[in-house]
Amino acid sequence: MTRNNIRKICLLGDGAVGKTSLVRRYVYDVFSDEYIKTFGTKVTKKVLDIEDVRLTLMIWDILGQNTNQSLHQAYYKGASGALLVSDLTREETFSSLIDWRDRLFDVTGDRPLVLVANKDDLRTEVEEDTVDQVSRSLDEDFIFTSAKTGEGVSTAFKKVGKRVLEIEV
Ligand code: G3D
Ligand code: MG
Repeated sequence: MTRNNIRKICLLGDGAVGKTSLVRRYVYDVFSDEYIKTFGTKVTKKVLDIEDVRLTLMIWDILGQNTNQSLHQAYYKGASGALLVSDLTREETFSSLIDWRDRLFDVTGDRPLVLVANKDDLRTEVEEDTVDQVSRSLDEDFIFTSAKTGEGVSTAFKKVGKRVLEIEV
């Protein structure tokens, strides 16, 4: 193992897309339909090994249903990358990812992003065109996830881990 690397990542996306559920699934391997609505930020630590590198991810999650407007800059500050999360049952959560990206980059500059299309276990209402368009605008492919079944969840976090290791902090 090489030196310990610590990176901050942010979970971004509209309220109720499943950010908190994804962290819970990834870190604790549980899914609950009951969750606590509080305000502020929760930081969860997860250690993962990527090839011969030990990475400590500090995963920043907004608690509650905060939107863009109410987020403090401190939330973004020092982030090496982000998971941009959208909800396959709500079309508008896809196009808003571009705003989330812009807000982040205003504070951090260019950073690696991983795009997540969550709630893949539910019947999707979202047009393929929308997914493709947002994917092209952000120049990344989407990873389809379900915090409920666990599908794609560790893939998404590992991908962001790998990407943030590639940048110097
Ligand atoms: P947020 O942190 O982005 O605001 P949450 O979103 O993680 O709080 O999730 C919002 C709601 O969506 C929760 O339901 C949660 O259980 C549900 N959810 C999250 N991810 C998935 C998923 O992949 N599949 C399904 N079916 N539901 C999901 P409630 O009812 O508690 O509001
Ligand atoms: Mg949440």
